[in-house]
Amino acid sequence: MEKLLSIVREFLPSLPDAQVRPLGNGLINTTYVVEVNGEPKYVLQSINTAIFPDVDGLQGNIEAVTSHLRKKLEAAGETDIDRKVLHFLPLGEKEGAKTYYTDPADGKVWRLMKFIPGSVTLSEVTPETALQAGEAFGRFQSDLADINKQLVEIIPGFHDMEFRLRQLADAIKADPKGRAAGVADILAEIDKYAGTMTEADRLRREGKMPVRVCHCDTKVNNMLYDAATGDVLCVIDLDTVMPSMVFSDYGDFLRTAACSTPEDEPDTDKIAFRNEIFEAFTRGYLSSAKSFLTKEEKDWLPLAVALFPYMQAVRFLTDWINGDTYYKIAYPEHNLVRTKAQMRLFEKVMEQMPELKKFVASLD
Ligand code: GN1
Ligand code: MG
Repeated sequence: MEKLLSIVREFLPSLPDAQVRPLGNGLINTTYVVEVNGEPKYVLQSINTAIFPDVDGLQGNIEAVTSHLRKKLEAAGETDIDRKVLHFLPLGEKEGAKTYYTDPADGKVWRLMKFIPGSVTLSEVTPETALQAGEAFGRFQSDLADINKQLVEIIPGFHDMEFRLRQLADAIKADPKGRAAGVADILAEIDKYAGTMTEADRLRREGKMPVRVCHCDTKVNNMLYDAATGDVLCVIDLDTVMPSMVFSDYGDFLRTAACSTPEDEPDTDKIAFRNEIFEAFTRGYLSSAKSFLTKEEKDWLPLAVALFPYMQAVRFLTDWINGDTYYKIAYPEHNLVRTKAQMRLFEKVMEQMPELKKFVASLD
């Protein structure tokens, strides 16, 4: 606690007494809220440098994105800017200083951002909030379409399905815990759909599918809503903002938002795909993204709804076979349970694919 406070003071030397408490449930970084006089004021985060070794590149991307969004909000005459875009603090309260601190004692890397007051994340969305989220993510992509800085591909191949399947094949080959044989049935299922699920990667290589700045982690809890009005405030967790195919943000949101359970539901019979959320989110997304979407991008949206649970299953299963080295786990079989839940969601989406395609095609 004292230690965490001393890190906060690297950013804010004049900060009065404060309390630091754990916040959120990310699978990669560790997050705390800093309270002053009982009021949440800042968010302190330790960056997982095993996953983000290029911290300069990471914070460079984030600063480019937040300042670009800030300028757009200013130009639009927005008055509540500090609640609509993240704000990272420079070291020592000095403008232009680095926005991260490396602790010489243990090499851990930290950053501090302003807490957004009066905001909530949703554990369950309704058609209304899904519509707003769709508009907001479409706007996020269109606002970033004219960013003039070339963003670093902070995790190379992040949403590249061919690459994720190669990582799974490597894990099976190494099989350090002898877990591959026990998941043969899941591997066979994954194999069956590999051709369809890597189609977009082929289109991209052939130059038929554009690459744009995307958020790349549009889980439902990475969107803040105004606690009082219910409106979308701000897109958070900008670590993975990088060039990708647009449907990343569309498909990954529905993976969590249109699923009737959390992503690690152990009872797969409870897992259903919520069609009303899919329809509302799609309407919202297309309303703000149609200005820039190409025909190929729009046509691929329904398959992206299946791609993201499939990709997440492949990633969780790879981590299971590798011996749980990537994602934080809460119990030993967690990655296997997550894999099975994502595969079930994938199957549910595939069952409805003709209807999903029909619905997307019906909107212009
Ligand atoms: C990770 O840590 P968090 O929850 O922001 C992961 C995402 C996955 C997600 C699955 C850098 O995100 O890609 O979709 O877990 N982020 C990284 O819950 O790998
Ligand atoms: Mg994340």
